[in-house]
Amino acid sequence: MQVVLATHNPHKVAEFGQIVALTRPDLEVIGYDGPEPVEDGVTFAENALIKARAAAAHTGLPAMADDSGICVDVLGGSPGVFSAYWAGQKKDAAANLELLLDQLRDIADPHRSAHFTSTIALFAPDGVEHVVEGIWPGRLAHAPAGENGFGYDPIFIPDGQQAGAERTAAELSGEEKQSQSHRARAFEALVPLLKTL
Ligand code: ITT
Repeated sequence: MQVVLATHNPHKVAEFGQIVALTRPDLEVIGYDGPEPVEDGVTFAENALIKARAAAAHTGLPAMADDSGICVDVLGGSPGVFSAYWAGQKKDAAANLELLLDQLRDIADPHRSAHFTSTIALFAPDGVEHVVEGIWPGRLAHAPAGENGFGYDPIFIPDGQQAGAERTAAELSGEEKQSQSHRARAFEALVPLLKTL
């Protein structure tokens, strides 16, 4: 079965490739280079649906889209849906990450708890829409570490690691991240729904 992946983010394309290969190697995921819709939703679900609908309309194929971001507890869930543009109009991952660390510098929060959210929308050609979500809990580091992944990975320490040997998401291998990330968890929830196409 063919499904269009409605994203212009090459990191998401690579991650989905690895996740799908692990769980649904029979699925043919096709890239999308059509027009990028305006993401003016106020929730991850709204934005994921906007992207999936646009790609389905453009290609006539089933389409899935991921809208994702990092949510910091002490900031009331921000940056959230604004993660890609946290430091301004330009998508600048380094500036976003620095701004977030700056904002936490003067806040007394020993836990620094945060989570990544991935919301995936699936738009089937018959108009049926599904939305699933995956969460990756963790906390924020005080300084970036690691070269892998993208976005906020260098400052995100996933939960569940051995004390004293904790790594940021950017210090995990691709296989390690793709076996536990928010995106992998959302995709896991999507797999049974793909059978309905
Ligand atoms: P598309 O809309 O084309 O899919 P995008 O990068 O603009 O690409 P989003 O609007 O969903 O996607 O923004 C997601 C942002 O959240 C992304 O730019 C990162 O800053 C952050 N983010 C999401 N998932 C992440 C991950 O796995 N690791 C690190 N940062 C992540």
